Amino acid sequence: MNKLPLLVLLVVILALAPLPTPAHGQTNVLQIRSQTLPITIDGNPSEWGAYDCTGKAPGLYLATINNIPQWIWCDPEGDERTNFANPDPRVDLLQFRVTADENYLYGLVIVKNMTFNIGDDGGTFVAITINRNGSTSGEVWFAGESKTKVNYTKAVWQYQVVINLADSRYRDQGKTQVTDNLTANWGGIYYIVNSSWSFQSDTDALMGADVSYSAIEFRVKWSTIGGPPSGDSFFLRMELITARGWSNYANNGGGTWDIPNASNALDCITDVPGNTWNEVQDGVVDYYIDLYFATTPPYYPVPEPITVPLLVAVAVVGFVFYLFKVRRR
Ligand SMILES: [Ca+2]
Ligand SMILES: [Ca+2]
Ligand SMILES: [Ca+2]
Repeated sequence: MNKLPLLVLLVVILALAPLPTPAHGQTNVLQIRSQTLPITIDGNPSEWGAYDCTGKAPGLYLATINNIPQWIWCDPEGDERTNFANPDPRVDLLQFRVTADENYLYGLVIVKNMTFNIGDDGGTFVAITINRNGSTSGEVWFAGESKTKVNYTKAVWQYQVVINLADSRYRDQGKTQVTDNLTANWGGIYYIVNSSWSFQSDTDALMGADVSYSAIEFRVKWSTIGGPPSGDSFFLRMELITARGWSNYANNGGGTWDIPNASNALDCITDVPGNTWNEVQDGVVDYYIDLYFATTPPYYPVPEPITVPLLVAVAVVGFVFYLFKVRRR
């Protein structure tokens, strides 16, 4: 019996089989596990583990620390604008980290030094925009009347997370640590809006800040920001600015300290070197980061739809060919 045709079929089948490589050449993908991550939202970032950005180029890194896979943005120290104080360590972003499990997306923001109490006027304000999968429909402005836009061709947002430690409900209480839920108030310590500027509700969403760690942690349910990761190349495209915050909670006011005729962003995630002014003087944070997530470890791409029928066809042809050979014996 001539085995050459069967050998050819085998080669064809192997050639058509999907390869276990991430789609679109994406090699850095955060694996989402089904177990709940051991993260306590309290402003103490110790469970995330130490990551030394010193000596590293500013940029995005993927690392697993304390068994928590995490995206880590390393930001330059001392690059904040100094319109209100020089230096202004409460707005000097050092690290932004993101991780996720089946239920929640988690964030960690670390600034150089929070030299204030929670609720003080001018406390740290952070706005984080979320674009899903590069969608081109969404909103362009950062919150808090920051007079700052995201990259409006590449990174319009569908959801925006805002944390404002100047929330006036906490004023003059000497608080160095708070944990709180989402609010529906422009002066609230934690709110999330969609691209229609409607407040999202999520009773599981939490933020925690502790000025002694100069850190803010937050979590939000995937369903609050458009649903869990899907597809074989899911990513969140994010931008981030810091500012000094203000609030008069009951009158529903709050936002960023104003710098006349200019962006109110004092630090941001960017690849533009030097002072943050270099990026925001045009009123636009052009830079964004793409954070890839995968839901099923190990991460294999879904086979292309055409592959499965082809494999079936090849198998059928092979079987018929085999029967034909047997009958001719
Ligand atoms: Ca914590
Ligand atoms: Ca910085
Ligand atoms: Ca710019």
